[in-house]
Amino acid sequence: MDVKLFIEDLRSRFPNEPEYLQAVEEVVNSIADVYSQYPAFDRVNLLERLCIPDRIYTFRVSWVDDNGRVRNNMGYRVQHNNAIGPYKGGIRFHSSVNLSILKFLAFEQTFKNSLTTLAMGGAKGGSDFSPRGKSDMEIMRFCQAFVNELYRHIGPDTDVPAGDIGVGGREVGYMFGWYKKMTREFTGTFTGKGLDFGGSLIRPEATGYGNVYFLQNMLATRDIDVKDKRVAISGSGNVALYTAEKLLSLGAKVISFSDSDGSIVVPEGITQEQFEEIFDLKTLYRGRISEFAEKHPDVCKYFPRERPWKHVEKVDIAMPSATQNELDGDDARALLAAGCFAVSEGANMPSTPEAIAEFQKARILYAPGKAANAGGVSVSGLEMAQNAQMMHWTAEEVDNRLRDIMADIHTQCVKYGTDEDGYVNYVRGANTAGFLKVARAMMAQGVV
Ligand code: NDP
Ligand code: 2IT
Repeated sequence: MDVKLFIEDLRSRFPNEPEYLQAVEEVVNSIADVYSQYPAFDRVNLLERLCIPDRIYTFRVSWVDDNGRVRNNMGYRVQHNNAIGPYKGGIRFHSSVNLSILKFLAFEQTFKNSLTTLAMGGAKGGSDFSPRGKSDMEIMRFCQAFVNELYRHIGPDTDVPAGDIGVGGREVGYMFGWYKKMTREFTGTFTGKGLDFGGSLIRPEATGYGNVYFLQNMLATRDIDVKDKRVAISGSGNVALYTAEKLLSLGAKVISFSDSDGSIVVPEGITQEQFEEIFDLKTLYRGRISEFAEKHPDVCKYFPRERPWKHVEKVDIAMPSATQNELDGDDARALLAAGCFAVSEGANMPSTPEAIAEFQKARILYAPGKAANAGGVSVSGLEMAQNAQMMHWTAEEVDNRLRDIMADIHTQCVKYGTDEDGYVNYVRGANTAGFLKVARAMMAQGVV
């Protein structure tokens, strides 16, 4: 298989989808060798079938705002691959959402879900609707209009959506409510549901906690403890906040957060009390991170429209947890110069290819999102299992399973990603392990 020709062909067919092509190129480059070891794969053009989504639904979402104006957004669901289980993946509501972004996310999700060892295929959906500044009733009407189109295409054994950027417990609740009304069925078709109607304990925390567990597994390979380490985080949403919570409980220092307006850096590390203030600011009041800086100019610097990476002067670990391509080559060089020796991605594809190359050249610990942030979808899988059994597991049980899954993903990365000199290339490891399971299932199921 000629990787260059393969990518060029996809580029000419999908020329306006840079994020999708970026995600595919990374995976194809890193699995090319293992793909060639199995000539049977290429005889059935497996790679192309794995890279092009099974199907995509695109629809208009019309809803009425609080002023009685009719507004129109685009809605999408990309069902990428269901070789190993029902389609599974989050829904993103953000003004930047387009097909390229959802195709990259659904592609990545397929490999991530395979790594979890649970029976879940890959999907992603969303809308260019921006929840920012919308009232609760506007959010509800939008969610209902979105599901009015989507409900025909999803189901507990077909496709199970969940949250992502701009979609949390509130939005999942509204979507689930409308889905239930349209289908007249109470099923586990969404995950991230409220605890009173089938949600799993630890699902809100799972992505952030899981990323810290993955980080601990990586650090253990070099006999390093996370305690007292200085950790730069980006974002201040679901993933960033629960990453910080777990880090603080382990004695690490959290030195930054961001949102789409700018970043804060707290050189001494935030206290537990300050964390709780930020948590309430972002979750209860849906405020901006700049508001924390305004209240605490003595401990904190604010950098409007900037990402944190160039402003953390001394840093051990970076955990990008906002969005794709939020850490570029210059940011990576700045982090390395500031002493960074580990990067564990909470977001999906936050580091650009140039940044990843810098980290790997410097031989630091670098974990791609599809391994490090798989805790969220893992606990979604555990929520599906609990719903199917009509059971509710304790927080301890879910958390223990999450720890085991993250440790297992780490083991898979080491198995398939260890270089001759002992350096673990977590990108190759995650992509290869994720790929092989899906590929074997696709081979067994014929050309479908
Ligand atoms: P949230 O909506 O809760 O938070 C997103 C955070 O990132 C906010 O602080 C937001 O700022 C910021 N952000 C979003 N878009 C941009 C942008 N274009 N530029 C700068 N900042 C931005 O989402 P999550 O925490 O759930 O998701 C964060 C990342 O983690 C995403 O990449 C998501 O795909 C990934 N992820 C999420 C999982 C989950 O379970 N939720 C699971 C695995 C991965 P603002 O408030 O200003 O919009
Ligand atoms: O990117 C992701 O893994 C998620 N947004 C979570 C998906 C899920 O189905 O829980």
